[in-house]
Amino acid sequence: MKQGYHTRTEIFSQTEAWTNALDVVESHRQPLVSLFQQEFFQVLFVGCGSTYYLSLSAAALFQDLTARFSRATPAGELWMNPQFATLNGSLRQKTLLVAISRSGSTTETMRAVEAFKALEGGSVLAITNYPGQPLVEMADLSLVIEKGQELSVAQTRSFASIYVAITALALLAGGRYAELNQLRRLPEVGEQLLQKYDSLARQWGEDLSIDRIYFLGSGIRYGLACEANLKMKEMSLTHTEPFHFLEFRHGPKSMVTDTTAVVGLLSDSNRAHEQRVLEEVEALGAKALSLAEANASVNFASGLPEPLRGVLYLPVLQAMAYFRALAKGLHPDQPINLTSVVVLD
Ligand code: F1P
Repeated sequence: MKQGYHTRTEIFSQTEAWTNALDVVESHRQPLVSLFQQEFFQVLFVGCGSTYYLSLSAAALFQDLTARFSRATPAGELWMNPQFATLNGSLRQKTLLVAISRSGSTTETMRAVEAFKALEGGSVLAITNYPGQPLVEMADLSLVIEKGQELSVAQTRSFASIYVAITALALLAGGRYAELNQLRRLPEVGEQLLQKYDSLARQWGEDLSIDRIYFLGSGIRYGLACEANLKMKEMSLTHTEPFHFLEFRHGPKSMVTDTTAVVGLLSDSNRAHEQRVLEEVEALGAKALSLAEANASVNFASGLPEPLRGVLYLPVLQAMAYFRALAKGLHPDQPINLTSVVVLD
């Protein structure tokens, strides 16, 4: 089997999993509406690695679209330091815990849910790609997106499928039903992106003159920048780091050389500020790649409102990491030192 076969298949077939995600949310609309009608003091998203980064973006999106206090923490932190997420060790007010896990069996995530339930903190919503795993058994309500299952260690279509589900959830919880229907355009737009920018992703991935890559994103895009950073690390063993856009000037900028690439996940609302950072790093000799709805290196041209477009930043960056891994003679299906599920005894 060709090197990286599973990773390539999973990246380039992912829009089927996006559609599955939308179908799963739709089929659970009633119990989800009832859940969101409950008065929660906060919505807490937890996950590990990729799914923690997903939680970061999900919390920003949820707060933006529902005006409910939302935040994210690594599952391991909720397990080891529950005081981070609770007030004086007991959840004074109800919390909705959203536990995100591709496998549904990562030990830290299970322990975090157990710790939360021991505090009688509220309700647990699980979002996963595998049925019948411990997480589904522990949750009050589970969304299982089976088309997001994958054989590769590094998450690609699994991550994107859960991200689409969360975008739909946030719109549902926020009562934004017209925009919820617009999400049905995402798979078609994603398919166009994968076809149109396959060669750009390969070109950037095969540029081995680049020896470090910084991913910049703000708001809902920071968690996505973290995930793109992790993909590039896991698949291609490249030194990468994510930053909020304006933070890059406060020190990390000192690392920019002519062998540096800076990838900007541009927003609409703060485009001018973000673009200036990219212009500054280019003036220092770095190569800059921008992704946005329009006027960028990668243009989504979706016609969708900004909060609906988060998933569109992922496919080209996943493909770039895949091509860089192959160019370095690595095995993206099975990154060294990693397993697809972290199980602690
Ligand atoms: C999460 C995880 C990530 C890691 C890699 C494999 O597992 O272990 O921590 O970055 O992507 O998946 P899960 O709880 O989402 O199954």
